[in-house]
Amino acid sequence: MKLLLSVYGLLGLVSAAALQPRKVSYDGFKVVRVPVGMDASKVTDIVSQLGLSTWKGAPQAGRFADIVVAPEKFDAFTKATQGMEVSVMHENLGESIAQESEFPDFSVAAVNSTWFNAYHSYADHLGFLKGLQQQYPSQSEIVTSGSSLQGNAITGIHLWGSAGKGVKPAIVIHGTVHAREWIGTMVVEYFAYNLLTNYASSSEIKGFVDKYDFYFFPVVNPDGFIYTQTTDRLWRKNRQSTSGSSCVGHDINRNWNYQWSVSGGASTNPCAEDFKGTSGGDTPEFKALSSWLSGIKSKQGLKLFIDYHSYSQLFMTPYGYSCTAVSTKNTELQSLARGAVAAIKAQSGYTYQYGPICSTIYKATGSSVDYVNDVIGSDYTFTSELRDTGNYGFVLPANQILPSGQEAYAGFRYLLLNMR
Ligand code: 0X9
Ligand code: ZN
Repeated sequence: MKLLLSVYGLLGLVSAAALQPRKVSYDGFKVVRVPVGMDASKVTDIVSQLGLSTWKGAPQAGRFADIVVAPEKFDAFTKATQGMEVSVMHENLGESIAQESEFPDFSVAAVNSTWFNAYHSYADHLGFLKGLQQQYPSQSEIVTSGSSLQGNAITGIHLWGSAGKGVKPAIVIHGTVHAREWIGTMVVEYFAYNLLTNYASSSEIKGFVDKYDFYFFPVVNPDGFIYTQTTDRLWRKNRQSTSGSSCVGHDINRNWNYQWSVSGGASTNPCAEDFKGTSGGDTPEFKALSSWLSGIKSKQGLKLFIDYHSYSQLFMTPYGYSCTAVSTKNTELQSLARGAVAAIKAQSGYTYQYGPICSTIYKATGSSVDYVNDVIGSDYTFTSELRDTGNYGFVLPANQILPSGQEAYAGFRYLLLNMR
C-alpha cells in the first residue's frame, strides 16, 4: 500500500510537470546588436550556421540585426563577428527577464496609477480591467471578442460617454497579438485608464468619450501571453499545432484572411516565427477578432483601428502585403501618421518613423491592418511599433512603461483631434 501510494505520488508529480513544462532559461544569454551592412548574406550566414535566433526577423541590408546568443555559442559568435561593431543589448537576458517579472502585489479593489510602474501577470491584467470597470460602472463594461484556441476569453474594456453605450462610432485598439511584446499590453491599458480617470476633469477627454465608443483589448493573444509567463518569455505566436510538424504556433499577424496567398510576406514553415498557418484565417483568434470587428462595424460603424506592437518606434499605415498597392485614403493616412509622430516627439522627445508597413518595415502578408482596412472597412487604420529602437527590445525596463503610455497617447490624441 505504501509503495502504491508513493508510486501514485510520483505519477502525480510527473503529470504535473508534464502539464507545466519547465521555464525556458535565458541565464547567461546575451542579446547583441550587429550592423548588417550592405550585403546581408554575411550576418545571415552567421545566424544560420550558429543556429541563432533574431528578434526582428531576417537580417536586412543597411539595418541592425538583434541576435540572441546562448553562452555555449559566445566563442564561435565572437570569432564570426570579428571586425563588426557588436553592441550589447542584454548582458544577461535571464537577469533582465527576472527583474521584469517581479510582479507587485495587486488588488482589484485598488486600481490606481502605480499599475504602470511594473509589468503584471495575465490574471492581474484581467483584474486590472475589472477593477477599473468597477470604478466607472455607468460608463464601462468588460467585453470579450471571442475565445482563443485554448479557450481563453479575448478580454477588453468598452467605454462610452453621455450618449450611452453602443451608439457612437467605435474605436478599437488591439495590443499584444505577439505574445512577447509586453509593452503593448501596458500601453493599451494606459489609454483606457487615462480616458476613464480624466473624463470628469478634462473637457477634451469628455469630448472624445462622448464622441466615440472605445474598445480596448490589451491582449488579443492570451494563450501566447500566458505562455510567455509560464514557459518562454520570448514566445511570439499562438499555441496552435500543425499536422505533420512538431513545431507549435501560428503567427496570428500573418493569418488574417486577405491577400493571404501573396508570396514573400510570411513563412510557410510551421517552425518559423512568422508562420502564416495552413490556410488563410485558420487561427481561432483571427476568426474571433474578425467576426467581432465586423459585428461592431455593422452595429455602430468603425472609425479607427490601431494594432500596437513593439519594438522599433514606428507608426504605420496599410499596406503590408504589397509595397506598390496604395490605400485609397493614403494621403490622409500619411498626414495623420505624420501628425501622430510629431505629437509623440513633442511629448517625450522620442523619434518614431511613419509610412506604409511594406516600405517602412518589410513586406508582411496576413496582418490585421490590411484586413481591417479593406475587408472590415475601418475609416482609419494604423499599426504602431512602440519603444525602443534596440537598447532593450522586447524586454523593456518597467520605468519606460509610463513614458511609453504617455507618448503613445499623445499620438492617439492627435488622431482623435484630427480625424474627419
Ligand atoms: O512582423 C510583424 O508582424 C510586425 N513587427 S513585429 O516585430 N512586432 O512582429 C510588423 C508588421 C506590421 N503589421 C501590423 N502590425 N499589422
Ligand atoms: Zn508584433
